[in-house]
Amino acid sequence: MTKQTADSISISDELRARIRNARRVFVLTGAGVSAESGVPTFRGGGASAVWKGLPFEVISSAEMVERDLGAVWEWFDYRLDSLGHVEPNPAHRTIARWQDRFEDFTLVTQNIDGLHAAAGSREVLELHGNIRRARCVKCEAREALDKMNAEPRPPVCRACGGAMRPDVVLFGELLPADVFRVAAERAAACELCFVVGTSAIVYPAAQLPLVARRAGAYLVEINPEPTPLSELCHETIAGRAGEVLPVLDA
Ligand code: BV8
Ligand code: ZN
Repeated sequence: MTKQTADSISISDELRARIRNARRVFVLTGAGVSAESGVPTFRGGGASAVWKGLPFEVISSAEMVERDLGAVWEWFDYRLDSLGHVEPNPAHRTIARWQDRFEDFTLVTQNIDGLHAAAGSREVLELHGNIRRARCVKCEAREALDKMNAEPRPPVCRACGGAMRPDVVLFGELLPADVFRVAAERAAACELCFVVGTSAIVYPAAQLPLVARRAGAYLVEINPEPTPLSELCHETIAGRAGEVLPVLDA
């Protein structure tokens, strides 16, 4: 295990060699990869951790969709508004470059902000959905939200007239089965796994690095803080994603 200090990001020779020779690379990201774009993280405290007195695990829960879909829309419209001006940062851009640098590359994100795609990442496996899409509670039809900004909340499904909800996986809801299955298969097949900017406490997403490690992958965590995953990693690089990833890519 090599510990790096935040200001002197030096990469171990072992990791440099593994990056040089890697073919199958897997990256899992969390809110920390968007922090340098100005998007608040969930557990770093700050504005997003509580909404009108409700902890975000409550307002972002399946039960809330049943109880008060209007409040869920208020919460997600607020978060979408706060995303209005944000841009991908060097972390997103480095990860987007890696899809062409490595022969077999998989990006899985827990983020719903769409910044990986905005940076040029293709085939992003979005475990928790995407805040820029709505989904009909009745027929599951999906619609880009930018076409419904002015519509009253909850928006009405054009296909069946049902109410629409954010196309985001809330607490207590199942992840999209096909997306999670592919993510788990790729984690089990990779030889180098980076876990970037996640507190690694939300399941089942947090299981994926364990699947990679168990399958023999070299596990690297990039996070200014230690997490429950840290002691299972071969290397932890204590630094910000927007600074560390470009150094790794050099
Ligand atoms: C399910 C969308 C099953 C909504 C999200 C008790 C024990 C164990 C599990 C559970 C439990 N009780 C409930 C559960 C299950 C629950 C869960 O895991 N809860 C946790 C909190 C304990 N999981 C679920 O409910 C999942 N579904 O289990 O269904 C089921 C079974 C049967 C029937 C029905 C269902 C669904 C989980 C998905 C929930 N939706 N998001 C929304 O966004 O509002 S999760 C939410 O947390 C976000 O998606 C976020 O991505 C995710 C994880 O957070 P992180 O991304 O890690 O962000 P965080 O702020 O926590 O950390 C940021 C990190 O970045 C920090 O470590 C920080 O140090 C670092 N950082 C900061 N700056 C930088 C940086 N790193 C790098 N560079 C920087 N500059
Ligand atoms: Zn519908």
